Amino acid sequence: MKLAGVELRRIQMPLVAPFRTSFGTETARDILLLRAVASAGSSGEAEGWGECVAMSDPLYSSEYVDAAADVLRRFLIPKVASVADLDGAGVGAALEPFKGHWMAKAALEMAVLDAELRLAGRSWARELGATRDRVPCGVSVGIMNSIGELVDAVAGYLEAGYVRIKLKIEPGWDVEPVRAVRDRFGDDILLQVDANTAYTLADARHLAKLDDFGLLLMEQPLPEEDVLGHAELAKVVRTPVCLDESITSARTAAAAITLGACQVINIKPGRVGGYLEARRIHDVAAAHGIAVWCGGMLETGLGRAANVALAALPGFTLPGDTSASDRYYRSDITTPFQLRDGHLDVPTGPGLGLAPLPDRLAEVTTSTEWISL
Ligand code: NPQ
Ligand code: MG
Repeated sequence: MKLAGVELRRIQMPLVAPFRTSFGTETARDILLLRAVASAGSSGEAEGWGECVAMSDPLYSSEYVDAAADVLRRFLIPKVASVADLDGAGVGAALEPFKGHWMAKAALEMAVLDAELRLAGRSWARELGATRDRVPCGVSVGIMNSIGELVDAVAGYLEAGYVRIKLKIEPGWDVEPVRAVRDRFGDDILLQVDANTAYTLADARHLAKLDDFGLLLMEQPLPEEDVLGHAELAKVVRTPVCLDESITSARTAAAAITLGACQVINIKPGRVGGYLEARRIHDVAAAHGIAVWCGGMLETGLGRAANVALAALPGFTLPGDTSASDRYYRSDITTPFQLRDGHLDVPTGPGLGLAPLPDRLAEVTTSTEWISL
């Protein structure tokens, strides 16, 4: 394949309810989509979709959506356009010289890989090595104004069928919310917490108070760079430590595992430069006996389709944040993903297996830019 052009499209998606984490409150998602058009000689033309998971502000990690658009148009797209015999696997290799910008790189790889797979008639799941046709789903529950509100929200998600609850925590909102959820729903529900880097190693004794509640894991309590701190913390707390923000590649995953900094890894393809690196992390973790699960970044149906396929790989032994579309959006840009018995079906069609619905896409689009190559 050769890239003929890439469309950068910005969409604005209102959330069904504000989503509060230790780094801030989101009420809408400002998303960058890529539509790659590739020509494949006698095989014809192919179109592929990519979704960039960067937020509008650099609060989760250093990336933000305007920077992603800039680095894509200035460096990443021209570089990939210069590759003569392009396929999905060639994107990561071509972009290797450019440092960082994992979310921007991931979006471009996703679009090129989708074009390749659609042309070849192969599904995302098959390409990655999925072994299941549906995946059990968890849900991430934001920080609320009161314990009562939190318990009501969790009740609703359990009612909907979610098989695992993740509570967002921060200093001042940790032990009591977890206690309240255990008191109300019992010890049998799968429960875990996510701090999004809100603590320091000095909080180790405090975080150990969560040990009484039989949590599956505590996710990213310490700063992104503090891998060693997580290794120290893991000696103090009995709850398994899970890394999210700290894991940016298969190499950093191997290092964190070797240091004893994590017993579990949250894999987000956007955070690590794409679905192919995500699979390599899955492989590294499996080789070390480390459990992984698929994270979420409030994706539209496009990113959700790819995540659900990834989560169907054999090493994804814990339910992920692969929630149904209506967890975040009243109306998705694709046919929505709906929970059936706590699971989402893995798409089977070529590439991502679905594409944006033109009318829905038009309704949420705030700008488009065509880059002709
Ligand atoms: C996490 N996701 O695991 C992230 C954090 C997160 C589902 O908890 C806009 C865009 C808002 C991305 C809020 C979940 C977000 C976001 C939270 C990502 O750490
Ligand atoms: Mg997280």
